[in-house]
Amino acid sequence: HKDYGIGQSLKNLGISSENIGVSTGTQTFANGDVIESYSPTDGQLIAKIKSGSVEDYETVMAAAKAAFPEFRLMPAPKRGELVRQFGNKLREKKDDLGKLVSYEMGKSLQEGLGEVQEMIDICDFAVGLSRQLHGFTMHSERPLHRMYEQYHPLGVVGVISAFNFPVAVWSWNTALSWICGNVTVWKPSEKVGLCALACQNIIAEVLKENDMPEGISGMIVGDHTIGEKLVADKRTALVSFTGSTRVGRMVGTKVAERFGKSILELGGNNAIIISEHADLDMSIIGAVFGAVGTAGQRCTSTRRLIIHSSVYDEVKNRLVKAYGQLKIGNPLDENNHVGPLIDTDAVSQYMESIEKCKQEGGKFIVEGGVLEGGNYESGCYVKPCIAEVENSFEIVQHETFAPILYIMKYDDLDEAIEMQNDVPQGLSSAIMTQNLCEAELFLSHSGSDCGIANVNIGTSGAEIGGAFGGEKETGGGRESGSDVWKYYMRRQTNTINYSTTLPLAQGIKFDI
Ligand code: UN1
Repeated sequence: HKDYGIGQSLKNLGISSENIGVSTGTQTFANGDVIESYSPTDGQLIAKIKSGSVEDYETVMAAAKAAFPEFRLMPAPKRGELVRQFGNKLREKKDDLGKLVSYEMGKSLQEGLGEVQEMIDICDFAVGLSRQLHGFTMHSERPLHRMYEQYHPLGVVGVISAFNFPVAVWSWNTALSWICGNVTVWKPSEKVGLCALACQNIIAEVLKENDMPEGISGMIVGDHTIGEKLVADKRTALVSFTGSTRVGRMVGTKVAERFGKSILELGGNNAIIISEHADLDMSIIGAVFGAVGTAGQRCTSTRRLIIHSSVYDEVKNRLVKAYGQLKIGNPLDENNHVGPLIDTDAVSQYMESIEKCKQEGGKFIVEGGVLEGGNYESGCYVKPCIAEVENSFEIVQHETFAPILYIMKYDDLDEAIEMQNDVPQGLSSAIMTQNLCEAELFLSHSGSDCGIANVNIGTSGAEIGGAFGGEKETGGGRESGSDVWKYYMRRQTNTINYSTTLPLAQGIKFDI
């Protein structure tokens, strides 16, 4: 076995063979079952984690609740200083953490490092924001009155993150939450518990060096019962959930029942329209990276290509050629393009989707299948595949978290946009065109209905500076850049009367 220096990286990140999966910040404890983390890259046991029990959850939540009144009084730029230090530590640990992400989750080393880069970027963004959490002032209709609005911290923010972005999604939420004056409780996917532990170890250093109380950044590795507790808990002011539409629907309903706030980042079914005016070189790279990068396990992965009939055959031939050149193998080896799926359950779902697609009449121009033997002993490596389909197929309407690309034909752009929008999900979308009118139409009111719409870029790889999220069954939430911080705060409108009389609004007279 080639080790890729993973043993040293684990050591540098404070991971040993047996770990404790619950933390209130710097203190750790755990009373739940032992979870074993296997790498999908080589099937090896990486390490064990003692997970959290329901009682442990109570301890973490109680610490968070207790820390909030103190933390919210710390000036926002001072909270930003904590985030700045966190970002610096991430810079130091980038190589080790990126490698662990690649090894435990299975994405390519480049993408693992990219994910850590997103963490660093959001920290920088949050530090700047910590001096800008601004509200509007407006003119009152009454004399000698002042009106303005301000944003206050919410309280405890619960973060439930998915396996596919094991470190970045948490940092988007935590960095913003912190500068907004909130404390966080993190429930990572138990499939990537070691990545979470590594992050917690990094943030614990910051907390310790700044003598911060327990409870500001809690974490609990556990199964869905812990997630359910966090969601139902009235003490969780905001639940930020990333995961499937199926689970997200339950989370959204549960949180709404108690009038809590939620940010939902659910499934995508992202398409690229390749127009007759597209640069085909760019289109092929964008489409192939979008479809096979992260082995098709991003919410923003390209699932569908909607191709103009005049370039359809050429695009098809070039895709087949490009897929023929893909190297599938250990993601820590930088010569490989495609790594494994997260686990064998994901492999079964991939196989079922291929089967369903065939039953519905899909025609595979690049065949799928599971890879065996040699370097594929984990059983998690699959072949990226391409099928010609109709957009209306049930399987095409559904998000399969795997490298299956559906292609279809169109004749006029209105039809293409209609197809692109005609799925239940609404996360990311793109058009490849050199024609200004086409690009503008795609971005217009009658264009893409997604939260993200790109021109001459694929569907994945969004920068943290923009608001990230989508419409319809994607859940409507927004994370990371732009003015997304407002979701992490409560808004208050203030009117101050500095006159000596009490004039009522709307000119109402009330004399006594
Ligand atoms: C996700 O798949 O959960 O745009 C997030 C991208 C990344 C984020 C993806 N920046 O692909």
